[in-house]
Amino acid sequence: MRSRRVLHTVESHTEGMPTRVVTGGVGVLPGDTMFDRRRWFMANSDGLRKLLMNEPRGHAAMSGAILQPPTRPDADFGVLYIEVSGCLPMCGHGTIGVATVLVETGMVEVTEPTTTIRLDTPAGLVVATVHVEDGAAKAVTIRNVPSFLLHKDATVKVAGFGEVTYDMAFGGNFYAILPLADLGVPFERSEKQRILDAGLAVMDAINEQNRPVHPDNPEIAVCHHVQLVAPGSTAQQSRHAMAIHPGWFDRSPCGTGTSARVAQLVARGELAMDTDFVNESFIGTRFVGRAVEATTVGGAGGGAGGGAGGTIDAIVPTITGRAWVTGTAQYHLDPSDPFPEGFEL
Ligand code: PYC
Repeated sequence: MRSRRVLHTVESHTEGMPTRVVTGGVGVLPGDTMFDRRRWFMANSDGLRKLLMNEPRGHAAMSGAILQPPTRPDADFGVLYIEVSGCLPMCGHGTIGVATVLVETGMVEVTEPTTTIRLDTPAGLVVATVHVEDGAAKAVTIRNVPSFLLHKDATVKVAGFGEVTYDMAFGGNFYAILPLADLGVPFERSEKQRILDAGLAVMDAINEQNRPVHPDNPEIAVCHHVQLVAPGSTAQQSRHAMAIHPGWFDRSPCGTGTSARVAQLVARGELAMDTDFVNESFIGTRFVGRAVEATTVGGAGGGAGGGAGGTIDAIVPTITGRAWVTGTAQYHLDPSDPFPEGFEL
């Protein structure tokens, strides 16, 4: 067997969505912060993401996380999120997967009933509380980055659908949130292609006509996620299909999407602070979200990217979900492999 690269992984899924946790074979990426490392990785090492996410080692809805030493003294590990669609600033299901893997493999000191792991992510510090019973990770609660409603009742002209009204909220990534019924498509798995096509059409229109920009970091400036809310959803319990660039559904209820939804509902006055919100994925799995602290974003002295503008009310959400280890692997790259970056079909 010949190999010019060996990558060690622990495989997991969070409520149905894979997280391939890369534990070895990458080395330390250059950069003073995880946001810098993410920028460096995208410019210089994106082929590694493609190798691990694309076919034949991954698939069209693959997702993962590369473990790094932290760049800040208050964190235990750095995390770089990788997906078929690029490198997210933050990924909720991925963080729940990473925390579960760290406990289940003994890569952190495990304490019961909870083990706290502080993760240095490109979007900021995320604290994971792993609920441990008899040495097993039973559930993970993450305290996410400040989440907020950016645009309320915004409108966009969508090819084939006319004028569409949506809310734009941030929960670690930007999310357009709207009722699926507004696009005239039923919430049924048999309609998945129509649902996906409609979500991607809304996404394209928003990025052309009203691209969102994070008030503290102008490098976070795209909408790659559209949360299509199912009929019958309420501000306490909601179901959705999450259409993601370039064309796949989140299998999990989406941690950053649930954070964005909690921020939207709180800003609209429909969900109280410290109140559970149950968010259900397209395959019927659940996360529980909660707004646990009021804060603001934007304004003078903003964060990583130094954006301008006034302050926006925000909340700090927690998201609780479960993950399971599914295997361990070593991925190789044979020098004669015609697809050193895999392929997409
Ligand atoms: O859980 O935050 C999330 C996520 C983003 C994309 C897929 N899952």
